[in-house]
Amino acid sequence: MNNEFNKGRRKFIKSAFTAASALAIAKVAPTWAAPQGRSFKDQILTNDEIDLTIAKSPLLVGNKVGAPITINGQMPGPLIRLKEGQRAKLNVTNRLSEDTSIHWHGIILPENMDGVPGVSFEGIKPGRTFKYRYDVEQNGTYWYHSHSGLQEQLGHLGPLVIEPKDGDIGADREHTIILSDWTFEDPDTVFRNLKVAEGYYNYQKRTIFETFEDVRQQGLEKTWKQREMWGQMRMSPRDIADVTGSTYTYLMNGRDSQMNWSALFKPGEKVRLRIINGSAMSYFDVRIPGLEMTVVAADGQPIKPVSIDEFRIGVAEVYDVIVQPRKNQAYTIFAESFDRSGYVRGTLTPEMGLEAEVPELRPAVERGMAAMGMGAMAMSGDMKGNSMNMKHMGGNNSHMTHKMTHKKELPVENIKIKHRESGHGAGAAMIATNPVSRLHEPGIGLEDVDHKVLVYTDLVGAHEWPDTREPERQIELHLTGHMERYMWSFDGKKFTEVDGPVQFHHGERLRLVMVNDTMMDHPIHLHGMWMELENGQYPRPRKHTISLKPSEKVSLLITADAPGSWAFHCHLLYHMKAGMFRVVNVA
Ligand SMILES: [Cu+2]
Repeated sequence: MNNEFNKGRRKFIKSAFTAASALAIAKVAPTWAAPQGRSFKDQILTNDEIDLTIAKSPLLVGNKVGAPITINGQMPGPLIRLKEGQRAKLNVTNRLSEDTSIHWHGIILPENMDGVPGVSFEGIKPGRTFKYRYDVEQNGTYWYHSHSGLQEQLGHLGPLVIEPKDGDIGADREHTIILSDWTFEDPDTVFRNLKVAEGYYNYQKRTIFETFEDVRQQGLEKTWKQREMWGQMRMSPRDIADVTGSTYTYLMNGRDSQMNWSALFKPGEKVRLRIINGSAMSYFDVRIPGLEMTVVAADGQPIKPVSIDEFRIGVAEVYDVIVQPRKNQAYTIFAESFDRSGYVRGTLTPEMGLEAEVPELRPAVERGMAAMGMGAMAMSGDMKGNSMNMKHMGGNNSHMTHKMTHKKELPVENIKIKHRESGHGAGAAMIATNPVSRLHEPGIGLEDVDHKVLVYTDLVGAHEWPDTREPERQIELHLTGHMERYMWSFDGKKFTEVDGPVQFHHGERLRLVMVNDTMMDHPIHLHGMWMELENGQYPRPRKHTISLKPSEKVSLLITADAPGSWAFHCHLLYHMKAGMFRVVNVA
C-alpha cells in the first residue's frame, strides 16, 4: 500500500506541471468550449432564467495573468443557449466598480431591452441587477457584449446561440467559436496612443531600405509621388488595422494559439461551426486547410449554402459554416488578422492531443491604389486616376475608368452620391469622389489567393423576408475620418457634434446608402432592425453588421418597424469611442 502510495505520489509529481497548466486552462477556458461540442440529439439545456455576474477577475490569457472583465468568472462569458419562441429571462448583476451593460447583438427586441446606456436604458449601476426580458422570435448564432465605455476590449463578451423551434441544426455536431483580441494594456491607454501618434501600433511601415528598393525599381519620381500622396492622406500604406498584433493576443474561445482550443469530430460527421468575431478591432481571414467550408448563415440568418475555402469576417460579423472532415486526422482552424500582424489557431480533431500543421502568416499587404476601389488603376500604376480626392489638393481630379467586373448592376451603382459643399468639414480628411460598389471583391490581401474566398455577392437569403416593398425613401450617410487626429464620424460630425438622431418613420421602407470616405474598412452595425444588403441577389441577405471597404458605396433596405431609439455605429471599438456613432429614432 505504501508502495502504491509512493508510486502514486511520484506520478503526481511527474504530472504536476501538466496538472498545473490544466488547472490554469480550466480557469481560463469557458466550460461551454468543451471539445465534444453538441450533437443534434443532445438534450437542449436552456435554463428558464439565466443569471450573469459581471466582475473583474485575474485570469490567464496566453502565458500571462491579465485582469479581464469576466462573466460568471469566464472570459469570454458563458455560451447562452436560448430557443426560438421562448421568453428570455436574463438577470445581469454588476460587480464592477463602474456602470456596465449587456447588448444582445443581432437580436430583435424591444428598445428598452437593447442594453445601450444613454440610448435604450440607464445602464447597470455597481451592485445592481438588471432583468432583461424579451421574446425570442428568431434563431441562429449571435453574441452579446458590453456597450459601456471600452469594456468590450477587456473581454466583456460572449456567444449567444438560439436553437430553431424544431431543434434541427442541419449537422451532426456543432461547435461555437468566438474570436477576440486581448491586450494587456489599459484600453484607455490604447485609445490615447491612437489619438497622439498615428500608426502607433503599426510596426509594419515601409523601412528606408524598402524605400531605396522602390526607388531602384520604379524610379525616384514615382516613389516620391507615392510617398507624397500617402503623406497627404495621413496614412501609411500599411495602415490596414489601427490596433495590431504588436499589442494584441488573438484568442479563440479565450485561448491563444499556444493553448490551442481543440474540438472533436468523428470522421464523416457534418460539423456546424458557429463563428463569431467578438474582437474590438480585428478583422480575421478564416480557413481550415484541407477542408471545404459551406456557409449556411450570415449574421445568424440563413443563406443558400455556398462552398468556399476562406472567408473574411469583419468585427461583429457572424458566419455559420458546415464542414465534413472525412479523414482520421487533425485540421487547423486558422484565423489570421487581416493586416497579417498575427493569428490564432485552434484544432478540429478526432482525438484530443492531436494537432495539424499551422500555416505561415502571409506577407503584410499594402493598401496601394486598390484600397481606393481602383483595382484597374493599381495595376497600371497611374497615380492620377485615384478616386480619393484629397481636399487640400482641391478640385475633382478623378478620371474614372473603373472596369465593371460584376455580372449584375446593383441599385447603388445608379445612385448619384452627394457630398456636402463643405466636403463634410474638418472631420473628414478626404472624400471619395467616385465611390464604387466593391461587394464582389474579397478585400485587401485576398485578391490573389488561389482558392475560393467568400464575397458579399455570394450571399443569397435562404427565403424571402416578410417585407417585399420597394423603398419609399432614401437616406445617405458618409463614413468619414481623419486618421492623424483619430477622428471618426458620420458625415464629418462626431456623435458629440450632431444635433439629433437620424429619423426613420415608423413603418416605412427605407434605402440606406452608405459611402466610405475613408481609407479603412468599417463594420457598420444597426441595432433593432435588419438591413437587407442590395447585392444583386434575391432574396437579399440580411445583415446586422455590414463591412464597407475604402471608397465603397453600398445600399441596404430597412423596414423601420421597431419604434424607439437605436444605436447605429462603427463596430471598431475605438472608432465608435472617437465618434462614429449615431442614434436612429424610429417614430
Ligand atoms: Cu470604423
